[in-house]
Amino acid sequence: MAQPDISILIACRNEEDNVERCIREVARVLPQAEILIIDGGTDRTFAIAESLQGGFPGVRPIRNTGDRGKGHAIRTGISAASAPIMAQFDCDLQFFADDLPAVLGPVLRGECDLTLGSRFRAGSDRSAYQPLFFRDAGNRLLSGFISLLAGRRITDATAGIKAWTRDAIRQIDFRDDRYSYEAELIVRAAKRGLRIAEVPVRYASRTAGASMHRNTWKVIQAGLVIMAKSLAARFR
Ligand SMILES: Nc1nc2c(ncn2[C@@H]2O[C@H](COP(=O)(O)OP(=O)(O)OP(=O)(O)O)[C@@H](O)[C@H]2O)c(=O)[nH]1
Ligand SMILES: [Mg+2]
Repeated sequence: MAQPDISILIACRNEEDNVERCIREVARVLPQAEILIIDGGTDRTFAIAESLQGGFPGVRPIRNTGDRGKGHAIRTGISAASAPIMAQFDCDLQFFADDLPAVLGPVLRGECDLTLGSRFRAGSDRSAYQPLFFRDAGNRLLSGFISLLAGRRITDATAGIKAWTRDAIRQIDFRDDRYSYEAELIVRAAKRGLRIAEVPVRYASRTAGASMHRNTWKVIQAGLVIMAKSLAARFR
């Protein structure tokens, strides 16, 4: 494959029921992109990605040995990516590959260094999503907190669809291995004066595989951990 312009980073933990559809969707929308499947699970995700390489030359399955969480997997993807521009995309198909061009657009045009997909901005479509009141309220609360730390309005800190330049992500240099990296990278980008844009995206409920956040108490705990780590990132 020729040097790609765009690398799509897809962190996976036990996504054997989603990975094929995810690869097909991303390759349909961005046929020239490099698609990194960064697998930290124990199921057939890696084998499925490998078996699709014949039909999709952009696919590169990577075993994230000693996987420590989504942040760790995305960092592994950043180190392995060949393109100057990257996007992260969740494998669970809650976000839509059709939104990747809109999220990548401002970065590709040089208008910003980091784009955040947002489920809570005018223009975002959540009609295929069964609202989970506490999850949504928590995400909004967290985004308000991150806005204070970033010194600018962020409507959705934790959407699984974001894009950045290689140079920006090198400067951001996020450290968290788990979910907190999503908020940490925004706080660090703002601290470094990088240009951040938000783009409304569609959002749907998971239809296959299992969310890593099934228990309400664990979700509250995760929110508190993200807040504490983002606060630390602001002052580190
Ligand atoms: N490598 C790796 N990937 C992970 C890990 N946890 C989650 N992922 C992947 O990150 C993406 C988002 O994970 P989800 O479980 O959907 O988390 P979420 O979207 O915050 O939670 P829900 O909204 O409940 O779906 C999916 O592609 C997961 O497979 C992990 O520990 N390691
Ligand atoms: Mg999800």
